[in-house]
Amino acid sequence: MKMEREAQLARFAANAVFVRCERYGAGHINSTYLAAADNGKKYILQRINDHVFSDVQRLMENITAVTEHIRARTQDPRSAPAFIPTTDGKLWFRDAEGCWRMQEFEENTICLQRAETPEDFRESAVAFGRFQRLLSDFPAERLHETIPNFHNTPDRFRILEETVRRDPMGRVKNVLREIDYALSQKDTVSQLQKLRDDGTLPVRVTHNDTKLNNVLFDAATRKAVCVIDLDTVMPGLSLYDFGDAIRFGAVCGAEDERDPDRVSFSSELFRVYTNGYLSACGKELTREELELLPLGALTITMECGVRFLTDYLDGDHYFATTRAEQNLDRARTQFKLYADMRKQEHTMHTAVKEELLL
Ligand code: ADP
Ligand code: GN1
Ligand code: MG
Repeated sequence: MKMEREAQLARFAANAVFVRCERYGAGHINSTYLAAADNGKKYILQRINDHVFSDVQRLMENITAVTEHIRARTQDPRSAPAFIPTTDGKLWFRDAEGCWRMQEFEENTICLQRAETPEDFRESAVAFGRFQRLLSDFPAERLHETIPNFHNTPDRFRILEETVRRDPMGRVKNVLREIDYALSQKDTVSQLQKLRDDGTLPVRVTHNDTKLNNVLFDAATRKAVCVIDLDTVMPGLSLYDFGDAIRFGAVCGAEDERDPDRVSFSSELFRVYTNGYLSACGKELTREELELLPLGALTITMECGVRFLTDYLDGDHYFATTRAEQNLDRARTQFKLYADMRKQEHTMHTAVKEELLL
């Protein structure tokens, strides 16, 4: 029987005879395969979504620069997965089916879709905090902005409003309440972009997808080994990275839960993450950044809800869906979480202050 993706595997200089290749992971954007060679070595083969990432060469240049910096700082080969060049010495290649790259599978690691214990969540915070610290001396302006305005919240609102006006699927009438709610929060969550524009907040190297499933844990010790999925590494605000991890992890309930009332924000988990994050990079952050951590969580949660809602209105072209109204459910869970966070803003601020004193 022909193995999946045989033609693509053959294009990489892995010096391996592949015996197995199957779909792997659970991302919304790229397609990931796990390939195994006859000597037991494993590799990750990925088709990069070039609708989302229109300039794959620049994306790979960003990842290479950042991984090399991390490896040089840590002297640890496990600190960032190595990419396998193509047989003609390139970082990736394109064929009729898309754009492909290969990296070494980080052995003896596990990847969790959700934290099984608060300690797992804390470890993910240590990983992202360390990532931030190790890259604090990397000149962020050297990175390409591979998705322009990726976390520009006012611009995400502009696109929502434009999609509402166009209403290409005739779905606006189903979600008037959600649209009103999002728009009522626009000023609150546009503040960080303003503080970036006026120079109050530093532009840093940011990961931009700080979900727990983008951290690999050591299978034996369960300590964080490295951060993966560097596709969205770009210049940005640390607060968005912090906030995205909270949005995804300091919650009960799934991102696409159908009943938003079953989703809630956990201020206890917020504190757990803050503790791990500040232990790894607290000293690198400015006073303004530290004060605004709770607003980071609020901002990215609303922004993500706005993106899901926009994609629902636009006909579900961006985020992969497996059922009707999944993007609408995702938008509603984000708005519910946001509302919970607003109620617990004071608790979040107290947690940051107390963690800073420890
Ligand atoms: P996506 O953009 O689809 O989230 P990721 O780069 O996060 O893609 O990869 C998807 C999954 O593949 C990860 O969640 C992880 O389980 C696994 N994975 C990716 N890279 C590696 C690696 N170098 N070693 C081990 N597992 C990996
Ligand atoms: C996408 O690829 P994945 O599933 O990790 C998205 C993130 C969203 C996330 C929501 C490039 O991430 O920005 O926060 O879905 N990535 C891109 O689950 O748009
Ligand atoms: Mg991922």
